[in-house]
Order: sequence, then C-alpha cells, then structure tokens
Amino acid sequence: MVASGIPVIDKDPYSTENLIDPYPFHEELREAGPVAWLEAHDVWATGRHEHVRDVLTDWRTWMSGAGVGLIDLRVDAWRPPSLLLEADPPNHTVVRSIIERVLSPRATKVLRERFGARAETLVEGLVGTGSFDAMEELARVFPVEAFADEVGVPEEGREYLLPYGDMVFNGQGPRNEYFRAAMENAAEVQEWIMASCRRENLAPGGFGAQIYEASDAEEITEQQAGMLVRSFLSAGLDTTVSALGNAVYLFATNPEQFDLLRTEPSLARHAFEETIRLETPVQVFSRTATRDTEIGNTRIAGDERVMVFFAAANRDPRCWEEPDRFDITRRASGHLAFGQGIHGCVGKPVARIEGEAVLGALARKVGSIKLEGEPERHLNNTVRGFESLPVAFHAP
Ligand code: OVV
Repeated sequence: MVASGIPVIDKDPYSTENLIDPYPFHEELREAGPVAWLEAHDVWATGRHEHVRDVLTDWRTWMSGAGVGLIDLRVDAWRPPSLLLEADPPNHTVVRSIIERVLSPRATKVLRERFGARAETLVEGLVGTGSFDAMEELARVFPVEAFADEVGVPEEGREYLLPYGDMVFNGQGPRNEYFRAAMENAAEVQEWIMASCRRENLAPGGFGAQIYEASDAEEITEQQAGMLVRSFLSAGLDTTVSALGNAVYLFATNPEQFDLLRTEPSLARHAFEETIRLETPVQVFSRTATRDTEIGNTRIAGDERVMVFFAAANRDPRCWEEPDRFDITRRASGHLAFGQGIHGCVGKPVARIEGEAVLGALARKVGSIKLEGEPERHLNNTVRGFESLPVAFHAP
C-alpha cells in the first residue's frame, strides 16, 4: 500500500524482457521521481544519480545487514551472509579494513605487469584467427585464470567459480526462474567453494593466504578468514567477466571509439570506466531503512527496502551529456558502477588493472574488432553481460 501521489511502477525489473533491455525501465524509474514503488515486488526503487549516491553514502540510515538483494537475510538466507557485503559497522569496518589492506592500490600495483603480460599473450593468440566467442576465449578466461591465480585458488574445480557467481548474483533477486536455475546444483558448487576457501587449499602468498595472516594476528578468527576469501570468489569473477565482455561488444559496435583507443592506448583505463558506466555489470543492490526517513520528499518507513539502481544512475541525463553514448574520452568519473561509500567496491583496484590490461592489449595488438554474429545474453538477476559474443580480431 502506498500513499496517493507516490509514483507506482508495475514493470518487473527481473522479467526476461527487462533483463534483456533494462533501459526503458531505468528511464521510467528516473522520470517517475526521486523514488518509486515497485508493485511487482513491494519494494521502493531509486534511479537518479543524486539519490542513488545519497542512499549509498548514508550507511547509518541505509543498512546492508538485512541483505542487499530483494530477500531479507534476517529471515531467509540461501547461504551464510557475507561478512563484508551483508554487514554494517562496526563489524563491517574490521573486515573491510583487512581486505582493503590486501587489495590496496599499493599492494596490487605488482599486478599491472603480471596481468599486462597475460593479457597480451591471450589477445595475441586471438588476432587473425577468424570468428571466435569473446566470452569463451577472452572475457571468462582472464578472471578465471589470472584473478583466481592471485587469490591462490586450486586449479582443479575452477569450473565452479562462474556458476557460484551466478548463484550469488541471482540470489540477490527474487526467487524467480533465474534464481531457481542457478541454485539447481547449489550443494556441489558451494562445497567446492567452501573447500577452496580453507587455508590448506590456498596457494602461499596469494590474496587468500594474506587474509589468513590477519587471523594469525588475531584480528579475525580462522572461520571469518574463510568467509572473507569467499567474498573474493563471490564478487571478483562474474563482475569482471561481464565488464570485459561488455567492453569488447562496445568496441565492436563503436569502431570509431576503437580507432581512438588504438591511436591512444593509454586511454585503456579510462575506456574501462566508460564501459562500466554505460553497461554496468552490477545493475542494482538494495538497502534497508534503519529508521523512518525520506528520499526526495517521499516518506520511507523504518525497515522498508529500496532498490538502488547503479545502472540507472549511470545513464541519468541530469548527470551525463548524451548518457547513452559510448565515449571513451568523456569524464566518466562519478559513475556508480563500483557503488560508493563504505561498501564501495573494495576490489576495484584489481578490476581496474584487469580492465586496463585487457583493453590495453586490444589497443596494441588488434586492428579492428568485428561482430561475427548475434551476441547471446547471459540473463542474471543482477549482472548484465553476455553468454556468447561472436567476433573476429583483425590484425592491424
Ligand atoms: C556479490 C558480492 C559483491 C561483493 C561482495 C560479496 C558479494 C561477498 O560475498 O562478500
């Protein structure tokens, strides 16, 4: 029940139609006002840049501990809640600072060379080979190999990583067909994930092992350390797979932007930011009100939930000129693809190095990117990306 004068939207953001093309819904949401009521799920939603940012930065009013998807984790959780994503200060602060230390720009600087070299080899092997699937041969390969190596995950069983990510991100949505399909093999997938997070299965020196060092120092328990390693495997794969695939697609369909990148490969880092602004991998997370509050002039009662559409904010015409245009020279900073505030993506230094490595390699090694067929979407309740992306990389 909503008071009169409050905008109500009847579209379901999780319908197949909306997952394929979410942008009409995002526009409707932004134009409805600062906040609207989503009838399909009895939840609030916000999509203007200003209000999305405000909600994300006010963690005292907008908690994460009830979950950041549609489902209230206090009553119904399909996995033990994350100590990082689904937590609030003061507990969140402790674990966040440990992960921040492990993934800081300083600590991850060494990855520039390692990821750069791997990306060049990978891309070189794809140039002039005719038509191939960029998801299969590039976007999924890089995180599952390069990132998982840095975490120190065993090689055997890595085929479980992406299905787990699919569970995690579908798990943020309603219990719809996508949720159910992802959870079909849940027990087996979770068993491998939990085993991979145990100390004895992590390679020495990796991000995972470094988390356990914090338990040696008694900052956290061993059990908490395992849960934090799980956060790497939850958040670090599907997100970057989506971003890399979306980048290849955007360059294939905007060849003048690829020419620009080729003449100026140092734009790679910037191009990655523009990619995730325009095609935002994590489209939406939610928050729950800790008290009666308001968004714009609309009253929100304590314990009510609001879906916070990063992807809608990233195309808000109040914030961006020609928001739907892929322009790797625009000032994309201020985009909310990494969120904002105390829960802003802690892995973004790593994500950015991966993006810069791959886009830099494309800039230096590929002459042109051609779409070779109709791309197929990978539909997920939270992550926007492709299942297959047939392209050819032509030699310069
Ligand atoms: C989907 C996601 C994002 C960030 C963190 C986590 C999950 C987690 O499990 O901690």
